[in-house]
Amino acid sequence: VGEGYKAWLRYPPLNLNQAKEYASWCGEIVIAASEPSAVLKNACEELANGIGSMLGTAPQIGGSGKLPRFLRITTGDLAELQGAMETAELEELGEEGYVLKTVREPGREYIAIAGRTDRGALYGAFHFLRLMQTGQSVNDLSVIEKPAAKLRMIDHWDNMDGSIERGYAGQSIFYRNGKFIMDRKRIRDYARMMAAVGLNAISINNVNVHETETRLITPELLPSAAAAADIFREYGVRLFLSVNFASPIPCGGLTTADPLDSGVRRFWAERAADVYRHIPDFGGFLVKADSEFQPGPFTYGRDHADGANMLAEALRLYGGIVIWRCFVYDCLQDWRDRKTDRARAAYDHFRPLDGKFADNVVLQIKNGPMDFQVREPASPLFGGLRQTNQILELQITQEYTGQQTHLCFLVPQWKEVLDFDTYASGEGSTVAKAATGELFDRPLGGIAGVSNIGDDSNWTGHLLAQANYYGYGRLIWRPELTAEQIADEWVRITFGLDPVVVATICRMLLDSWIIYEKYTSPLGVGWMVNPGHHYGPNVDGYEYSKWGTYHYADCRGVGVDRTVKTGTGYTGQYHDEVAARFEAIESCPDELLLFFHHVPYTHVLKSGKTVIQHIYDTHFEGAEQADKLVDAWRGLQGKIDEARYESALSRLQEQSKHAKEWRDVVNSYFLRKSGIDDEQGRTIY
Ligand code: GCW
Repeated sequence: VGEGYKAWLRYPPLNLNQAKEYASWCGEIVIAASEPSAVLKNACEELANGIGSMLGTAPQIGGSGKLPRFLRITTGDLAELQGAMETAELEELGEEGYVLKTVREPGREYIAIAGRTDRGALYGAFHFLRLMQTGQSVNDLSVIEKPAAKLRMIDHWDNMDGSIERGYAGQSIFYRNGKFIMDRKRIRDYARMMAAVGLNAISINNVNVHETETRLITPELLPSAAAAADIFREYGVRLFLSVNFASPIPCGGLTTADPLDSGVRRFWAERAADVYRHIPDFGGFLVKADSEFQPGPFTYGRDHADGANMLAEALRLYGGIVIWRCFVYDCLQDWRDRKTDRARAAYDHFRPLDGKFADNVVLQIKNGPMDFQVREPASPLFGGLRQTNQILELQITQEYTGQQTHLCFLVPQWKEVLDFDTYASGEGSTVAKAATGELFDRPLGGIAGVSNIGDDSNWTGHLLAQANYYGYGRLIWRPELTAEQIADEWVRITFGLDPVVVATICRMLLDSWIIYEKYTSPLGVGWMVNPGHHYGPNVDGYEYSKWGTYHYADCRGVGVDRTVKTGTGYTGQYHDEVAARFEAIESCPDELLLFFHHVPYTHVLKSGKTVIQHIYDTHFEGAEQADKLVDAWRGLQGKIDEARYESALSRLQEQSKHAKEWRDVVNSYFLRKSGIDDEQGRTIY
């Protein structure tokens, strides 16, 4: 397999200096468990493989610690570590936390890789490997980690015909022509990649559930789903399925899917029983209801709590949960109607239902109020819900951010979302705390990301888009990691430790989102893309459509007035501090100005530039910077293997070409609309 396929599980031979230190510890892996589970066996195997490949000799597994130094994997009560660590720390490890500790005893030294559960040990093993991959000393380890979020999930929008909705890296690794492929090796490698970055849940089919996929919860397809679940389970990952709310009709022969109908309830109870017969640790159902033509409770005059709670009741017996998406809005809007505001929709639908959802229901909320645009404010529903479990939904796949042809490292964007202060419970009430459940002490919470992988040989199409998947996992495990730390770690693991390589690629990644924003959508306005596939510039592409996606550019100005005073009232959905900041033009941050306000082109930004000059300048700059990304990458020729070098180069070249297209389309549009010349007299068509 190529280097791209190995992604962050590449374990290239280390240079001598580092290898010496590691080799002194890695001759032997002692397992302090009488009957190691499949998860624990995998932890050992990962260590043995990784170490063997990096050092040239694999450790002996299951020895008794005869060497003066060794690795020791421990799970359970961890009493043996009590002398070496604070007891309180150990108690707080939870189910998935772990310890890496160098323990010195008379006559022997070892590195403990320890978790209360086997999953904890598995994550610890990957952390240990990461230390070696990034060239850090392991002589004096004292690491304690546990994940910030309980549910760390990946949502696949894979269809059983093999296509992937919004997929930019080939076909599904799960399905082809209406059937499971069961390429066990590929799925297992994927499960390993997930575990290596701490992910613990996966939904394997599109939230738009088509005909074949509707039958995933029936005995016909459950055995195949169960076979996939078996593979994931051994890496600590639980399987979920997206379900069609109307299933009782095609699968149960019923005439209704009314959540309050007793036949419908019976149908779901039977389906749940069946699912759990096949997959005893099944995670639960993911549901897109009453959204973009998917069926839901509204058809029957019921609300979303009725719908979600009905499914929750069916799953409760088995410990399953319902993940109910809040992406509910009017997708048949009239563009002439200036009152309806799609941005308001999630809050307007779900805020009134706060407290009405069962304990095993989690609401899944997209990061922003619209739909994964290049830049949006955080959704006001975070901080709006106090008595409801919630999950933050991010989009790893680059639907609106360059579709894995353009480089766009999304960790900086996600960090802004996680750090966004909702003020729901005073200062410091961040989205991260709301989503993890910490803010209002909710039993469930977490983060879900829409996958960017497919069956391309390097998983993500654009090699550098691997950083988004990797970064997603690392960030939601520890939201306090900086984008710089995550980029640096990923580059070292992926391309080695050469300082020039590390510095160059880190810079490219960290600048890429802003570069993309510059040559595409200005000041938070969004949606200036070609309809349908969403690739490439089309300023009015969604302007006169039914989707609620407008920027209202005319000859005088541009932007959406979402204020309480004169606009749609959207700003009023935030808590006072935030609402006030967005409501007033003076305090609204430049980068979101057109999201919240309609202003004349001559409006002067905080930066001192007029809106129109900002549009021109950023588009010229952005396209130039996209060119420079190519130059930067070219500087690495010979420092990266040919295949990976060439594959990323061709994407970067395509990006730089396409960035000029964006620049010219957007600049020409606004020149023609505004009639205001570029101060610098550059060519605008
Ligand atoms: O971003 C939009 C996409 C749809 C997607 C929808 C959703 C799965 O364009 O393709 O459908 O969001 O999140 O449900």
